[in-house]
Amino acid sequence: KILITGAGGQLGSELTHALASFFGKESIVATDINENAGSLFPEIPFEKLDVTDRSQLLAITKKHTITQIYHLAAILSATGEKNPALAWKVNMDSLLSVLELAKEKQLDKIYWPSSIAVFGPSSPKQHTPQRTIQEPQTVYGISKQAGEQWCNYYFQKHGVDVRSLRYPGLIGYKSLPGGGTTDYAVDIYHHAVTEKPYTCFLKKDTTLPMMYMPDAIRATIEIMNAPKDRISIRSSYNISALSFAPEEIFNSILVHCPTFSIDYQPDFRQEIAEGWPQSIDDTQAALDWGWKAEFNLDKMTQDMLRNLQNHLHG
Ligand code: VAH
Repeated sequence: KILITGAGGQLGSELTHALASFFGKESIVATDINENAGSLFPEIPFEKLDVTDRSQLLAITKKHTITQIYHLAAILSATGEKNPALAWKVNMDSLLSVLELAKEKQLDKIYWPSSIAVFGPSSPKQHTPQRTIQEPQTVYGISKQAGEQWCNYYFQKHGVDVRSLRYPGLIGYKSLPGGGTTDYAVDIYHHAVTEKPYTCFLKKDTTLPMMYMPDAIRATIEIMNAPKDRISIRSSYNISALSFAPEEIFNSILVHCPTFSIDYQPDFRQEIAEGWPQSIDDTQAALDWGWKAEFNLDKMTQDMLRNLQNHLHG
């Protein structure tokens, strides 16, 4: 069976649905520290789990004869800066518990998300390479960088089949983001469909790598289904889809919502965003397991607005 941690999160809630439809509801055990998250997926077995409690993780793994873990629980970049010690504890202790468990119980496969946040101001800004200098400036980025090295270590030393993707900012209509620097790109659509002016916490020309959730979900399933000998990167793969700045996503929305308006009030997240790449080179993922994004900005905006409007008006 597949255990998902952080199932109530922005990625977790979408991936839980996708994995349930791909493998069958009964082969999934969704968990989250928030016991109400179970109501997001009524027919999928759910357990409350604080991933920093190793004994609880072990008990759930035994109880449900878990063979794969998608370890998504984490504290993201913006929230992490407000509570560095907690972010390090949650992000790192939990990964080490999962890797140790995978080694001891010989779990089949582990999935663990990394992020473009492993790159910093000294990394090349455009077409950031798979291997390049990484001096992350956030606790979140430091934890992802360290986590990538632990994943590689457990693969090389103990044969743990852990796979990972460096997600850009993720945008979807089925879930709300939680504590990220790229959250503006989801919030802006909600404001457009509820006809509220949007105040953006980044400057209008702050370009960041982004990805529509359907592409991110497909990338995750594709790397996990790839034959083991196709995986040449055991830290984490760069993947890319699109890059845009707030003014560009605003303009793509304006085409459909002509009265929509925006103003810019940068906050502490501006500095985080400026330390990240503006575009990512994902050649290795394309070569190794055939990665290719499908959604561009205009296609994403059409799909987001259509689905949010249906969601709102029932
Ligand atoms: C964040 N959404 O903003 C996450 C992601 C690249 C951004 O890691 O922290």
